[in-house]
Amino acid sequence: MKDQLEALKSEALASVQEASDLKTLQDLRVKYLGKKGPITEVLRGMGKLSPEERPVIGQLANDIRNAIQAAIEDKQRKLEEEAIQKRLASETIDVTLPGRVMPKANIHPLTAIVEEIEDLFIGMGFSVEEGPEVETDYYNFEALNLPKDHPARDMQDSFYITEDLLLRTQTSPVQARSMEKHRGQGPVKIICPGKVYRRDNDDATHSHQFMQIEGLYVDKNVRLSDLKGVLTVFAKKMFGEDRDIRFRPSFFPFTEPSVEMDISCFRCKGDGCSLCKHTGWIEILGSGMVHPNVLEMSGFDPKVYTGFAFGMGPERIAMLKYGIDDIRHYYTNDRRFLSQFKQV
Ligand code: 2U9
Repeated sequence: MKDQLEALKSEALASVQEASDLKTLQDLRVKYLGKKGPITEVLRGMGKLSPEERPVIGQLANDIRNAIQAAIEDKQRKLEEEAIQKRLASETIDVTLPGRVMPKANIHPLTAIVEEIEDLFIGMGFSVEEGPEVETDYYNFEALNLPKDHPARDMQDSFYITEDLLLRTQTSPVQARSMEKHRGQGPVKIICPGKVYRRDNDDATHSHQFMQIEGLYVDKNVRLSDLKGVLTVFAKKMFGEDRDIRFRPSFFPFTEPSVEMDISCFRCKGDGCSLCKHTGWIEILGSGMVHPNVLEMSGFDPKVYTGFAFGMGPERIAMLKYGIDDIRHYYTNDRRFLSQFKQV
């Protein structure tokens, strides 16, 4: 019996030693120390032993059970520790590795130019106003002296939503709405930047959606000389103090008289080159004195109030300023284009 128990001990301790995972260890615990295990069996059969043998075998069986129990617990601790070490090794984060460089965004060149233009006019006392991109026929055309049969109202040129609603073709309805809000009392001194829409086939110089910045100054005694002064300051700040400026007669339904403003070509300094189409001049904006009909329709008495208005395309301004050759670059989100305008 003694030899049998010693052999059992060696076998159990060897198996525990070899166990390589917790599941095997649990199976060994059941096998050797469980209710149906060999040691329990020996202890149960103690009654059959002689009184001299009983305490000796009983003591031995208990010692062996404690030894196996201790070996299993020891092994369990080792396996658990190993598992933790393995997990730590696999989940180690190397905090000394350099981080991934996230591409940094920059302000879109069109937004930058619009903000630059806004700042120049804010510096001359204008405030910035915005309005809806879906407009009524009245504010987009009628209030701006564009009667029903005017060619600029042609369905070809506008995106109509219903017979009366369309995507605005200019930002002028913002000025018309603003004048209405002033209820015939000046001054109104605003610039209105925003998106406008026209039915057009996109190419290097045309886009069905583009931006406009229009301005309006209505008050008593506003004269053409005020228009010339404000727009000259703007052009010189925008394109350089050494630019020459000229105003040419033009026509717009909402202004009378109307003038377009040119600056001397900044590439050839007026000698003539491909940029200025060999004229020495580059057209920058359209402007004029607000038509009396427009003042009247928006609630201002044209005998008391006068005003000037102007409009420009920021895409074109930035194209000229930065030498951008295709308007579609603004809208196609090519980062090679956009990242050239990083602000520092
Ligand atoms: C009101 C009265 C008058 C706005 C004006 C222009 C001349 C003009 C174009 C330039 C290029 C628009 O971006 S563009 O296509 N604009 O030439 N705009 S005067 O006149 C107004 C506006 C509102 C109530």
